[in-house]
Amino acid sequence: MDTQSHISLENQFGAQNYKPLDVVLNRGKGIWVWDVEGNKYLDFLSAYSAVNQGHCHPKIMQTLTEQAQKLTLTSRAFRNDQLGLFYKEICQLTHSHKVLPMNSGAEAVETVIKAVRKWGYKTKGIPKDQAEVIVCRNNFHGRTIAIIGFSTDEQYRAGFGPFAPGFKIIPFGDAAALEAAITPNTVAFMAEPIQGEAGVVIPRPGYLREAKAICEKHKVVMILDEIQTGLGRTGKLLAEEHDGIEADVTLIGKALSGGFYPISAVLSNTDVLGVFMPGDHGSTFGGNPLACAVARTALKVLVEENMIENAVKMGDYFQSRLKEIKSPHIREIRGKGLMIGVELVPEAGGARRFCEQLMKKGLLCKETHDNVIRFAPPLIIAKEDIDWAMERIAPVLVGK
Ligand code: IF1
Repeated sequence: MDTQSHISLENQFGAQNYKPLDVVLNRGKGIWVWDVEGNKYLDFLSAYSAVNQGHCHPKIMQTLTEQAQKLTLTSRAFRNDQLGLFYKEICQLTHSHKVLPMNSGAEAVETVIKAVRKWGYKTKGIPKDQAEVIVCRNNFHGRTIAIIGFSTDEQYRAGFGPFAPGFKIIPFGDAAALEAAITPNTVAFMAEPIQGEAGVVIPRPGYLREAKAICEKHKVVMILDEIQTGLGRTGKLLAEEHDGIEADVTLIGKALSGGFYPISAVLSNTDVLGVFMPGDHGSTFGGNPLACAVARTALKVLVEENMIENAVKMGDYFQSRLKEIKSPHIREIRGKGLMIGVELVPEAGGARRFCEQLMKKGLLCKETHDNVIRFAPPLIIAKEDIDWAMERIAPVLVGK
């Protein structure tokens, strides 16, 4: 079947909750993907940072196929031989004390909201149903009803109310606003270390450290959503390391499986996860042996193949090349590691048309919030790949 035939099927039978580029992919390897016409593309989105390790990483694939022939799912009514090993390895790697495995990023977010609320009632004596969680404007934490209830993006909310109460919104990057928003009923502050969907918005150095100090002072749990920024994307295992802090609770997902299988995790450095009693929380697939086996290898190759160090080197190189481009369309180039955004001036007519031009030249990028082109390739990208990409990016960004 050709591209149009696939698109017709999607249009005929699929809910139209996305407007994807008209490219139908059928193969991926490392930083490259191919479409059904045989065209090759450099993947600059990495499935929203879920394939940091590169498409179809051979060692993760080997684990997936071996485990799939042994045991895939038992439910948590019974134990399995991958769970405890995954727990130990992820806790050692992230200096966490406890972990609760889930499937999607949004489920990890929902899980931590339940945990901090219960923690607040049990340890802070907050009156029943009065717990407050502080979040940031322009946040993106997922698409469930509770999460979009505290989104500030009208499109994510329109038509989906009513929403869950108990959330307060403050400006991202403003430590004073955080302290001012805290009340005796505040249980937690949740933020992305760098706001991805908002357009790669990087807070000033020291913001996370100040926020952590304020949370400690007021006995408020600091939750960092590292579902997109974590696992090497910003040039550190966790983006919080740029500010030299350890959040009380860290959320990870996406690249935790290298793009092979949905798995997310809530990592706790305090007694927050200790509030869960048997039966309080769970999910059919959460902590299944296939997901845990895949995650163990995905973490192993991330570290052993020096992908995090490569993200620093290649991210700095890529940004330096992008900053050489002289273009009236570019307002700002920003990023950390290989989480890079090129913000265009409004007069440029929106980032989508540049992504469409880049696709014709063999690069797959995604715009975010109208004017930002996101560049987030797999962390295994090499200098020559960036040079190859720059030969195509520069003319497109300089052009009309
Ligand atoms: C879509 C965005 C990115 C996330 C952070 C939690 C989640 C995500 C920081 C939820 C998920 C995905 C969702 C996907 C597109 C993509 C996205 F554009 F939507 F915002 F990456 F920026 N926290 N982000 O980035 O994890 O439940 O999806 O596993 O919904 O269109 P999930």
